[in-house]
Amino acid sequence: TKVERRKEIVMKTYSYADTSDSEKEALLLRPIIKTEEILARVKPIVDEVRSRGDAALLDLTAKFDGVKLQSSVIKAPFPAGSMTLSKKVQDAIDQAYDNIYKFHDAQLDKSVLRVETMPGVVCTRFFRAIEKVGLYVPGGTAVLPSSTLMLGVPALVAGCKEIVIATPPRIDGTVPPEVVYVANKVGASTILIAGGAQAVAAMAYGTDTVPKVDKICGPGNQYVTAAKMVAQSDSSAMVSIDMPAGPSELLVIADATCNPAYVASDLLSQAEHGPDSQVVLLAVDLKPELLAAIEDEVKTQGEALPRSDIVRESIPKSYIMKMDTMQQAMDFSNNYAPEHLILHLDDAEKWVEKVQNAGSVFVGPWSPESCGDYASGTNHTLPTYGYARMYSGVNTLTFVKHITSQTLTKEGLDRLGDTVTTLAEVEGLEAHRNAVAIRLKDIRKGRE
Ligand code: HSO
Ligand code: ZN
Repeated sequence: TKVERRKEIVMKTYSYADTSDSEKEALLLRPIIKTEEILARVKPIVDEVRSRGDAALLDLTAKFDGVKLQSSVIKAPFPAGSMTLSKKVQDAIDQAYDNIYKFHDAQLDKSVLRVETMPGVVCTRFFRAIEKVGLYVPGGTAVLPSSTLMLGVPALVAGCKEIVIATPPRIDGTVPPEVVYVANKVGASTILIAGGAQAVAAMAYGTDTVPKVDKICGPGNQYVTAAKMVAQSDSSAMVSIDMPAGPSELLVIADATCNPAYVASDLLSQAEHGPDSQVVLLAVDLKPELLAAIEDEVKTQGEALPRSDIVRESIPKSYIMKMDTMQQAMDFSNNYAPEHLILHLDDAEKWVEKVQNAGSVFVGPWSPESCGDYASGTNHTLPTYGYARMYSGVNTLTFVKHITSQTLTKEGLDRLGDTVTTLAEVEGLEAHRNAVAIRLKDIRKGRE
C-alpha cells in the first residue's frame, strides 16, 4: 500500500507590496461553491420528505447517517436520563448560558417606538416574536452544545412559542446529552433527530411528528444551506432563513507587540473546524524573526493537536499577508469581510471604529475567538463567505419581526389629507384619493 505524504502545517506567505491587484482580488475570494450540483442533489431529498414525511425521514437517516431509528423525534419533557452531565460540564454550560442570555436579552428593546410625525399623526413600531422556529445544530466531527445555546437562547429571549431543534443522531441513534440539556433549558418542544437537507425539509414543510416552522436558523454544511435556500424560495413552504452559510473563517491582524504563540493558537482554533476552514493572518510590519516565530508555533502546536489531520488540510490553504501599515491591513480586512476578526494589536480598541465588515470582533491579546465561540455572550452563528458585508450574525432580532401602526386624529387627517390626495392623483389611483377625500369632505363641511 502507498503511504501518503502528510502535508506540512505551513501557511503560504505573500507580501502586500509585491502582490498584484489581480492576485489580491483572488485572495479575497472564497472557494467557489458548486451551487447547481448541490441543489440537484438536495431537491429530490426535500421532495421526498415533503411527500412521504416521517417515513422518508427514517429512510434518509438510515441511508445518510447509517442509523435505524424507531422515531425521528423526542418531545418535551425530555427524559431526565437523556441529559445527565458531569457537574463540571453542567456548570460550564450554565455559565455560558447566563452570559449569552444577558447579552441577548439586552438586545431587545421592549418599549414601543412612538413618533408624532406631525400634530395628530402618530406612528408606532412594536415587535412580536416569530411563533415557531427551527434551529439546526450540526453534528459531524464535533458535539455542538454551543451552537444549541447560540440559537436557542436568542429564540427563548425573543419569546418564540415553539422551538424545534434538529441535530443528526450519533452512531448509536442518540442525541448528545449536552444538546438535550440545552434544548431543555431553552424550552424546546421537539428534538428532531435528523441532519442534512432532510432535517431542513421536515421543519420547513412539517410532518406528522415534526411541527412546521416559520423560520429556520443555524449553520450547516452545503446540503443544509442548499436545503434552506430551496425551502425559502418555495412560497408553499412559507418559511424564511437566517442567512446563507459557508465554511467558518478567521482573519487575524497582528502587529509587532503580538505574542506569536497566542496568534498561532487562534489561527489553529479556527483551522481545526474543518478542511475547508479559512484562516488569514495580516502581519503588520513584523520583524522577520517574529513572523518566523508565528510560523514555528503554527507548526508545532498544529502537529500536537488531536485534529492535526484536519489542520494539515486547512492551514496549507490559508495564507499570511505581510502588510506595511495598519491602515492597509484594515482596508484588506474590510474587503475580505471575515466572519471573525481578531485585533491582536497594541492599541486594538482604537481600531474597532475602523471595522466596516466583520461578523464579530475580538479586541486585544486577551480575547481569543474561543471565548466568543462558547461563552463571552456574543453569538457564534455569524455571516461567512463575505456576507458580513450585508448580513448580521444571529441575534435576538433574528427571532422577531417588527409591526408598525399609525393613528390619525380628525385634526391629523385634516392636516395630512391634501398631501395624500395629491400623491394619489399623481399615481392615478382614484380609490386611494377618495378614501381620504370622502372624510375630508365631512371634516371640512360648513367651514368654507
Ligand atoms: N467557530 C465556530 C463556532 C464554534 N466553535 C462552535 C466551537 N464550537 C463558527 O463560528
Ligand atoms: Zn470555533
